[in-house]
Amino acid sequence: MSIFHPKGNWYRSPTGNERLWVGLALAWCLVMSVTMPWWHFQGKQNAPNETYKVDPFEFMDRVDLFVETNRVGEMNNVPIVEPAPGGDAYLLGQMWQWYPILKLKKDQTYRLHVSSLDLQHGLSILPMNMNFHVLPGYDYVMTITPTTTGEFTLICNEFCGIGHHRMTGKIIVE
Ligand SMILES: [Cu+2]
Repeated sequence: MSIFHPKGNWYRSPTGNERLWVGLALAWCLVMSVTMPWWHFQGKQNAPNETYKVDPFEFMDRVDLFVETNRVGEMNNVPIVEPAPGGDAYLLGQMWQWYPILKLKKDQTYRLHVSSLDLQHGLSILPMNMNFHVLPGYDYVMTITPTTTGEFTLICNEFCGIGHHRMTGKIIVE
């Protein structure tokens, strides 16, 4: 038999280069462990830390009410909605669309509520390096202040089925 249990005391403490590399790996693990909570408070692009449990269909009702009361136009059958500066804005991820199109004002702050109606989606705001995991049943509240005007394309970067590649949306900043 080629495999047998080693006899006697088989364990040897690492020495030389092995000791150096194990030490470096351990030190890096400790640095990363401290960095993760530190970045949560000091980082510029953080995941929202204000989250509420919500029934997906109740969230959809709130989105519909938001669209009804703040609608200013339409693009490709999707309503364009302009929330009041300083107020609440809603964005719903569903197979396979980000709904509605948001029209925001530069340098105004909004409370953006994001959730999913069906399954896991990934909200990515292009061309910025922004990426949020969106699950049904949770209302993620992001406090956002657009600093650049223009049109920002939203895509989904969590695979969510056959239409995933065409799941897009838009935020217009004026
Ligand atoms: Cu998706």
